[in-house]
Amino acid sequence: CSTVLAVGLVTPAMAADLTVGFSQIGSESGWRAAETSVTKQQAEQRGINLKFADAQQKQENQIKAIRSFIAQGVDAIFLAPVVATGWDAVLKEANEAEIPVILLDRTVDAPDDLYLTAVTSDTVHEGKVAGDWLVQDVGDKPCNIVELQGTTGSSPAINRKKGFEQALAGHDNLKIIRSQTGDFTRTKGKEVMESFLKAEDGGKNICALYAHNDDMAVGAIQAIKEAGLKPGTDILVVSVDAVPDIFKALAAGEANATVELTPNMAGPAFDALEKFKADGTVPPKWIQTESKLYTQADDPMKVYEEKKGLGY
Ligand code: GZL
Repeated sequence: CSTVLAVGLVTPAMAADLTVGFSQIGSESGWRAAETSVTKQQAEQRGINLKFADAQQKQENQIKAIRSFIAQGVDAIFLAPVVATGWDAVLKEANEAEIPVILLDRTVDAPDDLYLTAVTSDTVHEGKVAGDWLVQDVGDKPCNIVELQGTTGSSPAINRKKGFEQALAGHDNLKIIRSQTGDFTRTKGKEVMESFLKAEDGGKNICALYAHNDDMAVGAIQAIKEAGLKPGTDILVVSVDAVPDIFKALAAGEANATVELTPNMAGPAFDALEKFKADGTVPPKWIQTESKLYTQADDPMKVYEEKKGLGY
C-alpha cells in the first residue's frame, strides 16, 4: 500500500490558498477543450489558483511543465498524461517534493504510489460497449471494420482497442481489416479514413468504422461523404466521447452510436484534493467516471442542446 504524506492540513477556508499546476495534453479534440474549460470553471468556483500548461500533445512539454510546477512549489499537480509510459522519474521528483499528483482522464504505467489518485473512465469498458453495440446491430452478417485509433501509446487508445476486440470475440463475421492512429483529431481522422476508402475499393468493402473518439469519427464522416457513400448506412459509425457534434451526426443519420465520457474529471479531483489537504483523507487510487451508450434513438438534438451547457 502506498504511504502518502498528509502534507500539512488545511481547513476548507484555507482551501482558497491552494495552488494547483495542471499539465494538460493540448486541445486536440472537442472533448479535451471541454475538459480544460470545466477544470478552469471548477477552480474558479472553488477559489483555487490554477496554473495551466498546454503541452501541444508533447510529453516533453508536460515533463517540463511538471518540473516548473515543482520549482514554483505548487500544492498539487493535475496531469492528463499524453502517453502511458516515461513518467516515473518526474513523478518521483514531485513525490520527493511532497507534491501530490492527480491523474486526469488517462493513466500511466508507473507504480501507483507515485500519484494520489486517477480520475478516469473505464476505457476498456468503453471499447466493449462500442463493440457490443456493433455486434448486436450487425447480427450474423459479414462486416469488415476499419478502426481509427487514438494517440499511439495512450491508455485510452490501448484500452479502447482491447475492449472493442473483447466484444468481437466469438463473432467471426465481424473483422477489423484496417487499423491506424488518427491521433484523436478530426483532420487526421479524415485523412486516414480517406486512405482506408481508397485501399478498400472506394469503401464498398467496408461495413463499419470504429473511432476511438468522436472527433476522428466526424472527420471520417466527411471523407465517407466525399467518397459518395452514406455514413450511418453504407458505413456504420460508432465512437466514444459523446461530444455535441456527434449528436448532430446521429440526428442526421450519419453516425450510429457513441459512448459518453464526461469532461468533468476535475470536480472529483478537486474534491479528493481538498479533503486530502483538509484532513489527510487518502482517496482510492481510482475514481471512476461513468460510460453511457447513446444511439439515434436517444433524441440526439435534445442531448446536443443539453451538452452545449457542459463546458463545450
Ligand atoms: C479519454 C481522453 C481522450 C478523449 C479524446 O479519456 O484522454 O483524449 O477520448 C481526447 O477526445 O483526445
